Amino acid sequence: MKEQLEAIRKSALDAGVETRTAVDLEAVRVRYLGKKGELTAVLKQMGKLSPEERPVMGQLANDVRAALEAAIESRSDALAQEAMAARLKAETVDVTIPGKKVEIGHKHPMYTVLDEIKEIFINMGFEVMDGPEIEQAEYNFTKLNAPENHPSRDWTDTFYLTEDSSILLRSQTSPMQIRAMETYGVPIRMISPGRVYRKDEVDATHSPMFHQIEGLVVDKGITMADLKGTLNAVIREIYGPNTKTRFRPHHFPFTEPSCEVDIQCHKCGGVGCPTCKGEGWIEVLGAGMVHPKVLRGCGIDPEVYSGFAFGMGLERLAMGQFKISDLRLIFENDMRFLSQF
Ligand code: 2NL
Repeated sequence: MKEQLEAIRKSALDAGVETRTAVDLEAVRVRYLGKKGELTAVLKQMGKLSPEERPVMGQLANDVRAALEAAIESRSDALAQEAMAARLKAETVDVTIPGKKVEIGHKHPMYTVLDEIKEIFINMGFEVMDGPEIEQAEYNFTKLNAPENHPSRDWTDTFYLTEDSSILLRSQTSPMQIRAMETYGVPIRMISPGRVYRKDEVDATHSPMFHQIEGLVVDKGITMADLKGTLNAVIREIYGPNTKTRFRPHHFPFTEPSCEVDIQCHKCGGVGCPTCKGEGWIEVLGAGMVHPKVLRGCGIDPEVYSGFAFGMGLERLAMGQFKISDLRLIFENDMRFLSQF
């Protein structure tokens, strides 16, 4: 039995030293010190020994166990240190390598223009309201007094989402203003900016998706003078304090009377040039006094309340402000173009 114990001591210590990982080391421990291990197997033979031999072999077996446990612990420490050293080496960060340059983006020119206009209206006490781009024909047309046979309702002009022409991509942001009147009632002073969709052929001045901002004021005693005063003030904020304006009669189904508003061409001072196509004037927005039928449809009594509304395209504004010659450039997202602004 003495030889057996010494053999176990030697082979276990050799095996332990050779282990390269904690898993291997655990396997060695189980093999020699485990419940079914080699040392345990020897100890089970102790009963067969003579009473004189038993304490001697018992002492030796304990010495071997202690030696193996000590060796395993020290190997375990060594392996842990090796593993840590390897990990530190593998995960070393070279702080002297130059960093990757992060490109910082900026606002799209469309949104620069939009934010400027919002600011002007917010300063005048208007609220900004966003609405859904998917709308009901009821809100996009009917409640805006568009007759059943109005050309803008045609499938060739509007993107419908249902066969029965009841759901569509809004062609103007007015439906949100209808919703606002229905929800919040009067008095109301709001703008609703956003994307609108029309089946236009793409060219230098047309895109099937573009941006619009509409405004609405309804209160007691609102007149055409409020419309002119407000829009003149806004136009002079955008185009400069000396900008001359012209209000021309026009027709929209949702306003009566209606008008279109021109600014005098800043290039030629009204004489006529390529910028204003020889007109001397550039159209910037449409407006009018909210039609009594529209007010009544929103539960507002047109005998007591009146209001004005207006709408303008934002692309044209951005093109003027940033001297962009082709509207398609605004939507192509070519960095060579966008990074100029
Ligand atoms: C244009 C003309 C306009 C409106 C939009 C409006 C909205 C409601 C009631 C009445 Cl809820 N009118 N909006 C009024 C006049 C003109 O837009 O040329 N837009 C680009």
